[in-house]
Amino acid sequence: MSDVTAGLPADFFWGVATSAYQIEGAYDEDGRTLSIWDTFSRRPGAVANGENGDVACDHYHRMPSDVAMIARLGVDKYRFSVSWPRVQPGGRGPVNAKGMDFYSRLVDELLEKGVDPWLTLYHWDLPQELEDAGGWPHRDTAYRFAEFAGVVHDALGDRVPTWTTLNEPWCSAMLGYDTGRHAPGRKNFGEAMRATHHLLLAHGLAVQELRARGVASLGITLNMGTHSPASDDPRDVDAARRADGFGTRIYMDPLVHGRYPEDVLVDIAARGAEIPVRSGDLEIISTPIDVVGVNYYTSHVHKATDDAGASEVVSQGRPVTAMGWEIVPEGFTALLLRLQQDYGVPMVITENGAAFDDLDVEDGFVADVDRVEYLRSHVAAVAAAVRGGADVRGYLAWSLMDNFEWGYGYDKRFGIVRVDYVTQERTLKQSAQWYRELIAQARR
Ligand code: IFM
Repeated sequence: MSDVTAGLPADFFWGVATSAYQIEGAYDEDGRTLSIWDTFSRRPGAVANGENGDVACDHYHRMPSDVAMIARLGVDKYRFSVSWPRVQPGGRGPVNAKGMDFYSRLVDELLEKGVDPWLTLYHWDLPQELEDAGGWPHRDTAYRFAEFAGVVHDALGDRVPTWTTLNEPWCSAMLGYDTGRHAPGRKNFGEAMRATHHLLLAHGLAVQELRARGVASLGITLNMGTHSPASDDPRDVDAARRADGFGTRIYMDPLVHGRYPEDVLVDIAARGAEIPVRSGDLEIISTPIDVVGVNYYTSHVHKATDDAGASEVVSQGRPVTAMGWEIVPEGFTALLLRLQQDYGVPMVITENGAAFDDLDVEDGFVADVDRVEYLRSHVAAVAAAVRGGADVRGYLAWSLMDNFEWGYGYDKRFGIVRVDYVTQERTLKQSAQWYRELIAQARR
């Protein structure tokens, strides 16, 4: 096992991650209003089996025992997100004290058990009222987000050391407003581009708000992978360039270099859309951050399907997870080295993990050997990147427990802890036991 972590610094940290809508449930309790996911999941056909996050893992009611379970894993950090409509119903105005009290108690429980809280402000659950007012394509949403950041900081800023603004803005913008596979389910490329910019603006405004309040560890989390051409045919090369442009550079370039990539702006214009940049926006967006959160699951190979720029992702012949995502650990190493070289911001792995069709609990045991192997190979890939010069400070596994996997409902299980959705019983899988042992050994 020690080979897996060879080269990681002594202060490298370990953790687990979740998000509010995926685990909390209690969707209409204590003053919470609806989010876009509450609405979207009720749309026929939007989510597998017509499922939703009404109950999810019932974490809202089971939080103390869930925190005790987190502590038993021996992790340093727990990354969670705050449900915006729970703490600021409707997305504007005063705090909902009951909703905020949940997070205050969560933070206290974590600190009491020696686990550092890592707070993500936005993991996709926009208050429905803000969507009705225009959602992320509407510029005002960015200012509402900065206000929300301040509201949360008023309550938790004295105890939470690390703040992430957004989780995976690519998913919010592209799946939410272009393909319509995620809430709010709109299908309009131009709106997706407006959403992209306003998400980045929201991030920058929130960073400025939180920095002014003295937060020392601030960042954003992006989902990224490598994008390679299927051949040296210039059309395949261009397909890979475009995918990298829309997946990575459209975020990282403005965040770190204060400009959108020229080639991506050309691609956007060719589709009759634009990024609605106003004077001063890029200075706000590139306000310095302390860490980039990297969420890695897979990497892609692209093949052109016509001469007009259409392309598809082609198989690399690798084993796949239950999501159908190819398992490409060396893509993780390559991605981290590339991010180090092109951007040079300290990184933390804020998500990495896999869904598999786990065997049911037998004698209190779930033998999820595929997940153990996935995690082992990906932690090793991070260590290889660190040995190669990437400044990666920690690793947070996705996910603490099985949960609501968005459009896939509860069918796809990413947890290292199994959740029985009938009884809400939690069972540590083999991967949780492996992870606990890995962390213990890495510390020796
Ligand atoms: O479950 C999601 C999470 O909410 C965001 N990152 C990817 C995970 C797996 O799909």
